[in-house]
Amino acid sequence: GRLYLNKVFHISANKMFEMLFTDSSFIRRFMDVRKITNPSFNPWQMDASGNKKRSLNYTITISNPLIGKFSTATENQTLYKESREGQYYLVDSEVYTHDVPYHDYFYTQNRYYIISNSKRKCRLRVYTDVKYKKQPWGLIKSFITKNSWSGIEDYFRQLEAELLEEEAELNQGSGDA
Ligand code: YK8
Repeated sequence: GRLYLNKVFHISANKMFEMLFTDSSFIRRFMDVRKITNPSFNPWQMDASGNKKRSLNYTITISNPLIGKFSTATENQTLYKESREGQYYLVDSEVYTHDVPYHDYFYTQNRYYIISNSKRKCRLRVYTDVKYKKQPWGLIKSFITKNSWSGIEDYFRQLEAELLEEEAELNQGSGDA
């Protein structure tokens, strides 16, 4: 896996979880900025093992002549039962892009850690892996990997920027930011 984001924010762990993993105004705005459209969110639900799961559907905008303009995507998220409200959250997210070439060969796995640092601070860490369901021809595999890393890097760079903006807004005038 690759580490795409590793940063302390002046935002409580609780608030960070709510912003990223509920149907929040932050994530809706962020999706808007990224041209991720028609999102549908399903609520978190406990499964038999005690983990919580939810899925999201949306359409991503790609605008790469080689790949296409849009693709529908499904994101299956697991909130592990080891998570502790307000303290520590571990979320795995599998992203399937249904309409890109070779979509039946791969998916992306993102692992999010939100770790409370203090009452008002948390660390956000995101690891990403491109996973193969079946082995493509070498040239195709490097094509998939290359396109995935660059798209993912771009996404998390912008997520970090938007989180910094939100942090500034949240802490404005509180005096102890
Ligand atoms: C999530 C990884 C790969 C995919 C894309 C596939 C190209 C295939 C190229 C070949 C378009 C929001 C990405 C970037 C789409 C966006 C995905 C996002 C950013 C085979 C011709 C969507 C996080 C996420 C994870 C994986 C990203 C895809 O929250 O290059």
